[in-house]
Amino acid sequence: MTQTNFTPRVFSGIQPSGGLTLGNYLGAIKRFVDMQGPDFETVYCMVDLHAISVWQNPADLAHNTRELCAGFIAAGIDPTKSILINQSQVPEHAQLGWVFNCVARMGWMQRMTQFKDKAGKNAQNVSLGLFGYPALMAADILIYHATHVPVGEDQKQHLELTRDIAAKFNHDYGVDFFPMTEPVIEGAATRVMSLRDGTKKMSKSDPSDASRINMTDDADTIARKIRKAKTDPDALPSEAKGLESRPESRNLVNIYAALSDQTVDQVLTEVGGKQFGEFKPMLAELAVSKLGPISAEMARLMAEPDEIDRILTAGSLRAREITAPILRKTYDIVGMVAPV
Ligand code: AQP
Repeated sequence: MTQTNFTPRVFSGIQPSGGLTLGNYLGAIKRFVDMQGPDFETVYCMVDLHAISVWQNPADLAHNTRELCAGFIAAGIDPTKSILINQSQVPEHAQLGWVFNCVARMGWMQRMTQFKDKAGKNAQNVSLGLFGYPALMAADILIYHATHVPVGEDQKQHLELTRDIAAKFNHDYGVDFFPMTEPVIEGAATRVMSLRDGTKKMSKSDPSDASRINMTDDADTIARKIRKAKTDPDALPSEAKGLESRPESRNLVNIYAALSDQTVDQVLTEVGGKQFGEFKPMLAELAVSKLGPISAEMARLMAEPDEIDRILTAGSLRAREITAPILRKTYDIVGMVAPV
């Protein structure tokens, strides 16, 4: 089956499990904005059901959901062009999620590296929801028949699972109903790393605030975190190959490239030979100039939470025009009786 059978449609989501990080911005939101336009219908989601797979304080979850919505809009997602929703308000996500729990195989789920990373040695004590997360994620995507999903590198395996679930459903029921969704993993910063450890992903739930740049950090905080970011004593190389065994240095150059919409080689043409004492202030200035207006707009929007709620309500109504018929047809294929 090819994508041509389906309306070109983009879906992606972010968990309101903390404040937004530079990793979420460069790996996901900036790309979401790029894909908004005439080529695709775009649906962007605050995945609150995923967030509670790890305990969330209810007041924090509500705050983080609205702040994430503010972050989407402040970064350039236009609610008149894209559908903006929080996952719990479009119940077809969870309903299709159950069907997919019955399609996905235990062996597939046990191979998911994100579960292994997040559960660590505590695998017997984490929630069943954390284990089942990728099946619900497949439902988030396929309840829209989404053809493209912009994500960071860490989500690649979950996107492969989404395709496996779609293929098994289509095969088991003898239909061509769910598309083979394409992951869109592009740009210079598909995996932004921790500022303290270049081998670890920058993450909103990392206990160390110094490991990440939050979208709500002020200019001084951003500059301080970049100044203290771990690096090595060597000067910057003049081509990308010279960063291969230097994860922290590579990370800072990747961030610079993504923020300035350049390739890594273009950046190194400009900064090759410089020491970090000179490069870090350049990066801090660039980060502040790009993130400052977004965080100011987020603060303005957060002062009007009713307006955010209105946008989410309107989004869920538009979303359900797509999801309700797809769920109805899924139930029909599966054999669920629906008396009229
Ligand atoms: N460091 C990153 N670099 C590039 N992309 C990233 N993304 C997250 N971190 C990076 C992308 O952001 C999107 C939403 O991710 P998420 O918040 O739903 O879940 P996550 O990947 O688990 O992100 P966090 O920050 O690490 O959250 P916590 O700490 O709650 O687990 C995805 O497209 C992801 O690729």
